[in-house]
Amino acid sequence: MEKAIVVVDELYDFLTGGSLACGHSLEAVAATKALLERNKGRIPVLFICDHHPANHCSFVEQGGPWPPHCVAGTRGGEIHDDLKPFVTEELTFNKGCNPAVEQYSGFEGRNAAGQSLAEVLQLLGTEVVYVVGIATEYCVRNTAEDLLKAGFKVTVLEDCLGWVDAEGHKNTLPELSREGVRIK
Ligand code: VGL
Ligand code: ZN
Repeated sequence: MEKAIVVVDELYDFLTGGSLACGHSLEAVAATKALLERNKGRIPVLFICDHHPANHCSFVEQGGPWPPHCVAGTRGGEIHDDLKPFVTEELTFNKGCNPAVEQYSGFEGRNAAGQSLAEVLQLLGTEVVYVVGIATEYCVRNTAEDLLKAGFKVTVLEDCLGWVDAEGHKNTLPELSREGVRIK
């Protein structure tokens, strides 16, 4: 069975010191780095990046719930340096680029060539997807659910997750499990 690893939003604004710093974020990056080192390039690794215009509708100034974060072209929107050695342009997918649309799921994220994550997973012949990253309750959850709906077998790796709210994280995992996501 062909496998893929999807790394969600391990970006500076979601990490300790960032504008939307999440719990367990640096631990998630360290665990992800260890995972990708163990993988040694065997399984393809796809990166999802929250990538907002400065006037995105999810920002407080526009009436949304979040402080400005992951604005295109800023350091806050960059993948953690420890993961950069594993990043390729073809397997990097931006989401949240439309100022009027909130897009937690990375499923419809697009790479520089305009291909969606879903499309590239299909092209790779993927059947099993390991999902890691930030935040459990938002992008990880929505991405895992969309992958499941599209027919992939989905496993979320708990050690490699970060969260906005610890309670929210704790409640999300059994919900995902009930929906058919494997939690490991
Ligand atoms: C996310 C909050 C705001 C996420 C994105 O990807 O989980 N959360 N934007
Ligand atoms: Zn966002």
